[in-house]
Amino acid sequence: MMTLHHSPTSPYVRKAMILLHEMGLTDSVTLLNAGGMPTDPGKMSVAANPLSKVPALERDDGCTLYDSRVICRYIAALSPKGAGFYPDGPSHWEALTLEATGDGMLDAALLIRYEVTLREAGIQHEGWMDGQWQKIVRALSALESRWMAHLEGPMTIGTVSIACALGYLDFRFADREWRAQHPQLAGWYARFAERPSMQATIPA
Ligand SMILES: N[C@@H](CCC(=O)N[C@@H](CS)C(=O)NCC(=O)O)C(=O)O
Repeated sequence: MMTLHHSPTSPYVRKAMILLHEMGLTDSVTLLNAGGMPTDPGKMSVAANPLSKVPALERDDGCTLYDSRVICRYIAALSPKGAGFYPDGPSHWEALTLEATGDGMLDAALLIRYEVTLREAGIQHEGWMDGQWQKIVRALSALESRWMAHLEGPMTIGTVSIACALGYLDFRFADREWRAQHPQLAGWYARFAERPSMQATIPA
């Protein structure tokens, strides 16, 4: 039995959980509640992941994998269903770039979140937070204008990552109303979010 260092609110953990659901492998993993913060590893085992971040996946042989990109690739390799998540041909690089886009949106969103939650109001860096938000705005615009064909195609690690990023915007930044300027993306996400793997992993 593998152990996944897990947090129910982490969008990176959600990527790994979606892969487990899609592969039918949820019974192969024990979830260990392990969230921490950059200022304090908290319950996260620094022996398992010296970067003290979730997700981390302890394999049966004791070896621990991190981060979400590595873990997702590993989970996909455990099942014949996984190959489609890393397609052959030109769409391979599209899928990986789309994954990097979703992960980058999350990195920017997390940096804003940490600034707001870990630094007192008077010393928060507004310009720096705005710069992070602009990365998300530009990514949303690129998705709407250039990536809809890939998103509307078969599920890949790229579509999973984007779905986790949009889900995180809904969870932590709902007041910024990302749907308003991105109707095609909103339509795609509404359909994608109906998948059982998405429904089973809603952050709470
Ligand atoms: N690039 C990593 C990012 C993981 C990450 O930042 N996880 C957050 C939770 S959402 C975390 O553990 N943060 C604690 C920290 O930064 O110390 C991945 O894809 O797994």
